[in-house]
Formats: sequence, C-alpha cells, structure tokens
Amino acid sequence: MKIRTVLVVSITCVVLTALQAMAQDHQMGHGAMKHIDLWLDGSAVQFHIDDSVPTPQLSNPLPPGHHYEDAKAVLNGTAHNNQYGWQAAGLNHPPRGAGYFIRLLDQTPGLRAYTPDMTPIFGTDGASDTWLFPGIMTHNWYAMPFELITEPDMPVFATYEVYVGSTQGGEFGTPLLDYQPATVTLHFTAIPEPTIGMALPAIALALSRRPRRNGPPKQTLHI
Ligand SMILES: [Cu+2]
Repeated sequence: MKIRTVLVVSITCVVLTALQAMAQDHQMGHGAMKHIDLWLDGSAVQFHIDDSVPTPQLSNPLPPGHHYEDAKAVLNGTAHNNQYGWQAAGLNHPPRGAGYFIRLLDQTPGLRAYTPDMTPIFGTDGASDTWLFPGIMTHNWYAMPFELITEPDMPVFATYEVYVGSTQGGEFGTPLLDYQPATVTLHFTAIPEPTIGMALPAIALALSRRPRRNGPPKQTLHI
C-alpha cells in the first residue's frame, strides 16, 4: 500500500471513531439526551429544556429475561429513564460558596429518582427532597414501579424549585434571598410492563436465534 493510501485510511479511521464516540455520547439507553440548561440572568435562575428531543419514555429497555445487577438492580421491576440531564449553560452562575439546589415540589405518586451512581434522591427511600446540582452535566435516573403504571403511555411528571443556596457547612442548602428561584417541570410517559401475551412472541424469537455452541446466554446488560 502506498503511504498516501495508508494515511487516508488511518485518518478515515480516526474520524469515524471520533464520530462514533460523539454519537454514543449523545445517546442514553432510551434515546437522545434531553438537557435542562441552568444559568443566571442577573439574580434570577433561568432554565431551558431541550424541546428538540421528544418526551422521554419510562420503560424497561432490556430484552425479556434480562435484569440489572449491582447498584442498578433498583431499576428491576420498574419503567425507567435517564435522558434528562441538568447542565450549566453560559457564564453566569452562583458565586463560590453557593450552588443550584433543586427541591422537589410535587410529582406523580411513586416516582423514584437516583443519581447516576444510583444514590436515592428527591425523597426516594427517605432521601432529602433537595439535591445539589454538582455543576457538571448530570443525568439522574427516574423509575416508576410497574404496578403503579395503570394505563398505556401514562403521563408522569416531577416539578422542582431551582434556587440558589449556600454550599457552606451549617448553612448548606439555605436559600440565598438575593436570588429568584425558577420552577421546572419534567414530563415523561410511562410504558406498562409487557404482558405475557405480548412477551411470548419476543421470547420465542430470542430462543430461536440463540446460538447453540456459545455456552450460556448472557443474562446481564449494562446500559
Ligand atoms: Cu447530557
């Protein structure tokens, strides 16, 4: 192969790999990331929800018979999603010693929330109803137990107050009264658990496609 050909092939590979990485960066398990941008306009908290991404669906993306393990096992038996991601936009943000606190005001009963490392938040399992946005893009998990999903495409919501509060020791979470908070509502639709009748054809298909010589099928997916 000529050197020029090698170079072109190498550069093409690098570009393709970079493009692939970018595409993966913008996809969560259920679809594209849907960002909630936060910034300050003077002393007022402002936000924008990316409306180019459709309303996220709470659902179970795993094939029949698969389940989560380790910390993510809390998602088993639920319809879930982590497309929503909080991020700081622009240059105007709370000063040193302060941050954006996000406090749950109201939500569909039974909705559960976890940080990316599966720490319960927003009242889940007795956690505080207030969570400090850590300043970097954060995609929390939302999960609705299947037994609480009573209709197809059930509307689910969570409403928060986003305020500027102190991050200092004993004052932690105390609102700074110079700043005006914002109210943010996140919307989802919840997809019921597939019934046995709906799942059977998928199971039959999976069995028919199962490789015969490759040992036991993999039982755990990490997304
Ligand atoms: Cu993101």
